Amino acid sequence: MKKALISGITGQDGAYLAEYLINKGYEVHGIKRRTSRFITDRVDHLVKDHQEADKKLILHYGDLTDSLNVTSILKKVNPDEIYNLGAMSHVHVSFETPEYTANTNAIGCLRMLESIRLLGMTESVKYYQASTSELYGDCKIIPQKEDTPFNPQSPYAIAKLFAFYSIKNYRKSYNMFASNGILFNHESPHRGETFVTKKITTAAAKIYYGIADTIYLGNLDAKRDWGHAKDYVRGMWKILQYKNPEDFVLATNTNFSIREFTKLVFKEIGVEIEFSGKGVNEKGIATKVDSDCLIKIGQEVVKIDERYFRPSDVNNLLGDYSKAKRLLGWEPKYNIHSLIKEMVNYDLERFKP
Ligand code: NAP
Ligand code: G4F
Repeated sequence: MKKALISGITGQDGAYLAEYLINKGYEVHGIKRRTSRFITDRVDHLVKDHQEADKKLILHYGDLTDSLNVTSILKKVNPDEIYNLGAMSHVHVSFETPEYTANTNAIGCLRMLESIRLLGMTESVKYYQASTSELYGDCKIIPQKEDTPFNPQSPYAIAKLFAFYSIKNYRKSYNMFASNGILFNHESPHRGETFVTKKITTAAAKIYYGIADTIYLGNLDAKRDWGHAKDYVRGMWKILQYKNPEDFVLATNTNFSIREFTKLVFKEIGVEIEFSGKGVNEKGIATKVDSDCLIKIGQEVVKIDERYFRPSDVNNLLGDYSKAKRLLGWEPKYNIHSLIKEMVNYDLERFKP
């Protein structure tokens, strides 16, 4: 039985990947941080009682900022495949915590790579690094693919750039099977609530039931290429099954602005909204209501709060996944409409009175 080790198992992608690998017959080990409350809700359905013998998911306390801990988990598990998904993954928060972000996202990856070397696992282990479309940053080339130049715009992206090149360097210097997945934004009902898609679907459900009146957002002009996390974890696995270690873009090759995404979400709950005004004075107003919801025509359902603007933002991400399609046979199954439908239905159910 193959063994996989996942850092970031309690996060959105870690949970979907764990389920995917268990269904493929893997024994999955995950690194979870010690927290004052249980935060394993995304993987609880996969964890059996400690006493059961045939456990498919085994969790280890750990942290990517602790070298000895990383080394000792690697030694204990001796995995065939490592998926390094652990990260301080919020771009805006990285401006508040740049040093911690660099320690986790950049040096955390280096710690893993050095541990593999120290333990003599260079030949036996395959390593996936969670790289990101944020690397392209302020990029004038549309769409972006594997050879598009990077221009990162945040402490998060700069830390991920260090990790990206560490993978390339260890691959070349030590002949390691180490690959980067350059993943464009991917979402799901289990997305963290401070990312914009989940923030919008959550708010729309609350506004639908009259639990809230308005959602406050920041930059509505930014465009993102949004896919579903389920499709992307399948791609991660395929990247490690490819005959050579290489870097791959996973994306949908479509993009939408935050404003367009918001309109689509409200349309899904039967409400049409129109935007008017500029900058911090822009508002999204309900103009047509076709459902039983408590939203009134003329209600200002979207307003701007400048706290959500970033010191510098990334304006236009659009991925070209043709290399992954050609070499891995990977394509996304979800589109923006099926993604939004699933997220909205989940949140409507969640807040149903
Ligand atoms: P997420 O939901 O925020 O999950 C991040 C995971 O990393 C959580 O399990 C978190 O643990 C863990 N973590 C944070 N700091 C850590 C540390 N110091 N040591 C060990 N673990 C730590 O993120 P995601 O959306 O699943 O993304 C997974 C990875 O893909 C991340 O590396 C992210 O940067 C990258 N990525 C994501 C996207 C996307 O659109 N989702 C796109 C490109 C790349 P806690 O639960 O304890 O916080
Ligand atoms: O949802 P976001 O916070 O995601 P962002 O910054 O694109 O980062 C995500 O995707 C990356 C891949 O490209 C990952 F590497 C990263 O780990 C993370 O998963 O913001 C998307 C856009 C930004 O332009 C932001 O300024 O939405 C804009 N936005 C507008 N109002 C907002 C808000 N973002 C957030 N989080 N909250 C708002 O109220």
